[in-house]
Amino acid sequence: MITAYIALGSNLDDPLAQVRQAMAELERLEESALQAASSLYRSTPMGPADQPDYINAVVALQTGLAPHALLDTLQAIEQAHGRQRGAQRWGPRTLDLDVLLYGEETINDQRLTIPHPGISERAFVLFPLQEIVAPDFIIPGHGSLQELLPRVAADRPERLPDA
Ligand code: PH2
Ligand code: MG
Ligand code: MG
Repeated sequence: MITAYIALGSNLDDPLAQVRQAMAELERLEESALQAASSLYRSTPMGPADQPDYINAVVALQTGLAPHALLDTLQAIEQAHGRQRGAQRWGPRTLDLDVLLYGEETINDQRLTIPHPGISERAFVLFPLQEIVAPDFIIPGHGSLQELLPRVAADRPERLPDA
């Protein structure tokens, strides 16, 4: 089993419900166990500004699924949430599930880049991640979370109270 970190995001069709529902689905994922889940956060959109705020979260998943099998499974969940593919880059979406990290592995192919290319610059990823990892957590190739967080502090997302 490997620990994979998954980012969740939504800004369409009741984003809070989309993310909560997706977390419940990740809890039931085959060959996997949900290890930890961050709080939910509200964040301003990266990319086109004329779109609603996002709800974001990060989870740690213990999984026996290989990286591409995990990706297939996550994309099936996105589809079930009415995700429209091929829409505008960084545009609004009902549900986005991104593999941030897969153990210590580095992957670069047509379908997957791991660590996720945006991980080290995105406040809406780093702040939730901070909640569920050790203080000395290292993102392979990017350095420690403690080093990365201050650089995105200006974009700090709003942590929502537990439901
Ligand atoms: N996801 C995007 C584009 N912009 N902005 C925020 N705040 N949160 C996201 O998850 C997000 C985004 C495309 O995946
Ligand atoms: Mg994304
Ligand atoms: Mg995505």
